[in-house]
This record gives sequence, structure tokens and C-alpha cells, in this order.
Amino acid sequence: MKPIRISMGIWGNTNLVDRFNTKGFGEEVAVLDRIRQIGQIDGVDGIELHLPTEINDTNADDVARVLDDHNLQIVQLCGHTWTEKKYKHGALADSNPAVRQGAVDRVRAALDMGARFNVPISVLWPATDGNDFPLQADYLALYERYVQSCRRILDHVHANGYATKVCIEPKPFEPRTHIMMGNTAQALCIVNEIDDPSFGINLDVGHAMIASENVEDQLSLICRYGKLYHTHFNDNDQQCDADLPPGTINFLRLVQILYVLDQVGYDGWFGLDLFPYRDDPRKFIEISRDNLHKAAAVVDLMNENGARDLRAAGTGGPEMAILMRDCMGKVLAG
Ligand SMILES: [Mn+2]
Repeated sequence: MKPIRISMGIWGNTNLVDRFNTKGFGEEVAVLDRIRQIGQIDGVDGIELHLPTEINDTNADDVARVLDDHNLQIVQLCGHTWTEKKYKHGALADSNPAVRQGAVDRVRAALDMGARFNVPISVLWPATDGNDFPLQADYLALYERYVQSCRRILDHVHANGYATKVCIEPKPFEPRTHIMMGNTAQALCIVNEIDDPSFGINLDVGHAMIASENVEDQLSLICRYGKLYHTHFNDNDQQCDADLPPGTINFLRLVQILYVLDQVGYDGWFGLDLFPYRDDPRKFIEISRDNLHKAAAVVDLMNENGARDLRAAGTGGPEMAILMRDCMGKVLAG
């Protein structure tokens, strides 16, 4: 496989609250200290964060200095459009034009800040654009407004000559009962409608899995259109978006995903979107890093032992299962 470049979302390196314990189980960590923590971990070369909650005009110079100190770069900078009261019913697709304008302005501000740091990716997560009650929201109108907002964001990208790729990150539910465009193919449908080289997909593996997706199919479909610009890795048991380290629940599935990424020659970043509510974030990151590298080694060993031919024929299910098992055995015994 091509070298694996790992970035960590700094939202996971602090006290995390859940709805049953709104104080969390840990201690608050300042943004600069979170970046320093990540910078001390071998094999992690980038961070991901939100504007204005984690980076803003007040701390940007300090962030730049800490990044330099630790040889880190910002890989993904996302405008926060779901943490304020005004976004309770939606953001880029909200029915209120003033709310939509605020969300577009927020994303533009994230792109402006990103340009200063040469950030390659900016994610759009339609967290609150959706419904809880049946027929609460008019999805025809939601899609129309969402597409219009995306076009305005992309106009800003092009008017300024920014290289940043804007990516939709689909998720089926949470915080809303249903989030619009909740699965990979739906997001891809909108990306293909907008048809802009600066607009693509961030596939979050955990989100795809709670949508019961066959991730190797979805990745292949995104790549058919050349729209896979970023990835978020984590793991769950397909009950909720648990955001555990990739490969800890289902290592075989991680191999499956990396196999397809190798096949398509993916050269983007491997983002970590982790929520260590009870545990040391450093352990989450180190396990994630090691599992990604071990899964990549399994992919390479499978290909050295005939996986490509087996797969091209599509007739050797048991043989592929044995090859995968044996390669995993060798690498993990390793
Ligand atoms: Mn994510």
C-alpha cells in the first residue's frame, strides 16, 4: 500500500460529555495542549479541528506555532454549524434564510482560515439538517436549500482560488433521528449533481456501518466518480456511532476497507474520528495507528499471495476467506 498518513481530530483529546453525564468523566484540555499531545505520538502527522470553537482569530498564531514545534499540519478544518442554539433545526438547509446565511458564512470563514494553513480538506456535516418527527421537515425543500448553500460555498472557494476540497460527510442519525442525505450513495448523488472538482466525499467508516452499508461497495462507488477526497476511521458494533479505534471491533472489516483503498490507489489522509469518553486518548490513537498499519500489511501480504486474481474471478469465496484469515494470522502473530 501507499504510505499511510494519519491525522487526528482534536475534539477527541479532551473531556467528552454524553447526554447522561453532561460533565464528562475526564478533565478539560486546552486546545494547544491537545495539539501538543497529538504531536508527541509517532506516526501522526496531522490534526483536524473546527472553527471557531477550536481555532479562531484569537488563537491562530499560537496554533501555527505549536504545529511548527511538532511538525504537524492541519489536514481538515470544518466550520462548526451545529453547536449553537440557532442551528437547532438545521444549518445549510434551514428554512430560515438568516440561519442558512450564518451557516454559509461559518463555512466560508473556515475556508478562509484554512487557506492560511494550506488545509486540503473542509468537511460539511449536515448534523442538524433533518427530522425527528415524521413529516416534520420537507425534504424536497431541504435538498433544494442544501444544494444552493453548497453552490455558494463553492463560489467562495473558486473566487479566492482556494485549493481546499469541500467534502460532505454523511451520517444516518444522531443528533437528529434522521439526518438528510444519511448514506454514502445519497451524498454522492448530491456531489455528482453539483459536479464541481472541489466538491467530494469524506467517508466516515463508522457512519457507513451504522447505515448498514457494505463499505467496500460504497468506497468503490465513490471512487468510480473520483470523489473520495478524505476518510474518517473508527469502529463500532453497528448499534451506535461509538467511535472506538479502527479495527478493535472488527479487524477483518478494516482489512476489507484498506484493500479497496489500495486497489484505487488512495493517496489521501487517514483521519481518526475518535471519542475516548472513558479512556486515555493517546491509547486510542496508538491502537488506531497500529491497527491501520497492520491491516495495510495484511493487504500487501494478500496481494503477494494471489488475492487480485482471486478477486477478479469473483468465484473463490472460501479461498479468499482462507487467504484473508491466514494473512491476518501471519501479520498479527508478527
Ligand atoms: Mn467523522
